[in-house]
Amino acid sequence: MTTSSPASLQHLIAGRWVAGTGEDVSSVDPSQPDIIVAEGAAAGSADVDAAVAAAAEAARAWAATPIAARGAVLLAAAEVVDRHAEDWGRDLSVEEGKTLAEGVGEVRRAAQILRYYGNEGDRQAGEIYASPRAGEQILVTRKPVGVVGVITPFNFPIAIPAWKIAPALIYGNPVVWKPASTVPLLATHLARALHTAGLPAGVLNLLIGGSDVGDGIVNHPNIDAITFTGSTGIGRRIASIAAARGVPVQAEMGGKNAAVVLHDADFDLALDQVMLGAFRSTGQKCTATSRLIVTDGIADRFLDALAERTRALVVGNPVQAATHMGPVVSDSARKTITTGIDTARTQGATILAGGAPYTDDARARGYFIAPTVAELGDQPADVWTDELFGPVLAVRRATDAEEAFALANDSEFGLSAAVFTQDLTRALRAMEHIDVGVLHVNSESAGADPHVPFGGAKKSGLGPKEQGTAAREFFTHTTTVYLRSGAPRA
Ligand code: UN1
Repeated sequence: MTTSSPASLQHLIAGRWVAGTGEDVSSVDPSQPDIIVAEGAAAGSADVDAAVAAAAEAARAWAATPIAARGAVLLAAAEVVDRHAEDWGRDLSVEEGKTLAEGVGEVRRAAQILRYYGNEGDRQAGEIYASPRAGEQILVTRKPVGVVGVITPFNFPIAIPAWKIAPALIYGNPVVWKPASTVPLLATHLARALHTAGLPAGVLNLLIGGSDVGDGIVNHPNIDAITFTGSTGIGRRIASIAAARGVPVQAEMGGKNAAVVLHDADFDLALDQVMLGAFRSTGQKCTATSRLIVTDGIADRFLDALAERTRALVVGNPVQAATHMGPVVSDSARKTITTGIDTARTQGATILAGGAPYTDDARARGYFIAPTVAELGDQPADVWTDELFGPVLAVRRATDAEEAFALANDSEFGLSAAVFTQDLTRALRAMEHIDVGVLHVNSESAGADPHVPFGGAKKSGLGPKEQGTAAREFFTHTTTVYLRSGAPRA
């Protein structure tokens, strides 16, 4: 499909949709990069200042708005998002490259997240402690943390923004949001949904642009907290700036997530789930399965079947119904991943499937990477340690479950993992042994429900976890109140 004419970029500042004052930018369809999806002037530094000022001005009234009224806006926005799931899912597929079904599913998921936080007023409960002194109570109250800078990645262009912005708003904080510049359509759709649902001017500001806009937000003296999802390098840089300025940061960063298939696993279930974990969204998830550890008892048969299934994946334009896997997001992503595969080969990997670029059909012009399975021996290999953020699965064999769990832990990251076994004792052992923020037993390594904590162990995350009740820890601060009567005790 082709978008008839490019959408023109606008920014939401102080409740008005405006043109930017920065340089001209454009985004493209990654399966047909000659097609421009959106274009216009990016936000400039004056826009960053105006957005932060609008948010700061809106802060007090928004914090004083009852949580149920804030929630009503999120619930109304959820309806708008749900109503547009088909169209926006298609836009998502066109600008980001995941399949149409995944695109529509993600838009519905964003609506679900908005609904979850929209109902937060009904669930709020607090803490009261016993006091060691007579006539005193000790309570913990919560206040919004202030103006929140939200910086989001390309790979979930509406779900990740929803799971950062919805809790920021429900707990009373105004937002200045910069999405990845590759996915402006979905950002605009979400901001419009919240705006038309009745969000007061200045409570949500959307700035589209590149890293200079992100830097402008992160360094702005009136930004009180920063939530970020993206690469480890940028996350650490943001965290160090935030630390120097003394503002809290929540950074959700890299993963090198392992699936462990033990000899007693249900073969077909494990195969289906490893395929989904590795190749859904073209492997562009921080929770994707990028390492596979198989024990000897099942390895030969499993790897044969996996290679065959991988070769059979239909790779192409993601809006076509027959497509299993679309392109990666950009030319630079394609180059990084292709180099990663070449390096794996020179470091001794055996390529069981994929590995070669598309050269002889329309895919050669798009940012496509063949889904790739690379088996390693005992040698060190970058493909085992470095996040490539694409459809590349590195494989090692293990003699038994203990060795497999140790290999799963052989990473500086600890976001998610999947273990396939029918043996309860081994599953319990995996829970004890594998050091991750999210563990799946007999399901793929990706996936996150809105009402439970999400985030990584080790070098995958910094600051409080996201979603569920965990989100409140980041988006509020507490006041411990020692409460005694002002009159003499009777
Ligand atoms: C999921 O696994 O469905 O950027 C969500 C990412 C993660 C979200 C994963 N923050 O891929």
